[in-house]
Amino acid sequence: MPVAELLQRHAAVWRRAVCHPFLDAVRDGTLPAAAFDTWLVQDARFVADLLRFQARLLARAPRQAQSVLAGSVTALVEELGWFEQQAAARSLDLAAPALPATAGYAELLDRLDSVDVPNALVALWTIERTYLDAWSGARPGAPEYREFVEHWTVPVFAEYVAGLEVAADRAGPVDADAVFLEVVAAEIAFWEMAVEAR
Ligand code: MP5
Repeated sequence: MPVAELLQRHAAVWRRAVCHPFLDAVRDGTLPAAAFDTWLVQDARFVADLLRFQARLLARAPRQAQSVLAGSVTALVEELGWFEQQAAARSLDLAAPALPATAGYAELLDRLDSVDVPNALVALWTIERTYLDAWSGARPGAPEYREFVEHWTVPVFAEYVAGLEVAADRAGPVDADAVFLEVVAAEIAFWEMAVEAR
């Protein structure tokens, strides 16, 4: 089964991950800056956790997936620099403690180390596809948030997500529904955290 079919099979829950009120508020400018800043600091922590997961996945990846994963490990290192710049510009403390949704997502990423590689690739594709679709839905974004909307909707990001889909499909995952649903639930919890921080 091509991994893209998971989006149709679980359409209702998928929609909750990519059409969240947080994103509506980013689009229409009603999101308070403090809630956005809380989310930004937590997302920086998530990206640091994701980098560790991705580096470990690269170490056990099949030959065909090495190139896309190696490229994205480098991109994540650069992304952490981008978060540091954003945090400095907004006077945010990136060392703030992880909120429960962030800590829960970090635990999920750790658990994914013991999932077989094809399913771990599905998990990574789901993580990134969620962001691409979610931020695409928030386009163009209120002026104060536009830079962030653009960050996760640039063509090179869409190409990366497409590359992950090819890698996941070629790995031939079996029974990927569980891992897909776990990631989608973690993504929904992450948006909820941001809205609750209002
Ligand atoms: C991503 C992210 C996308 N930054 N945060 C969450 C909660 N999910 C997915 O990851 P990347 O590597 O920043 O594109």
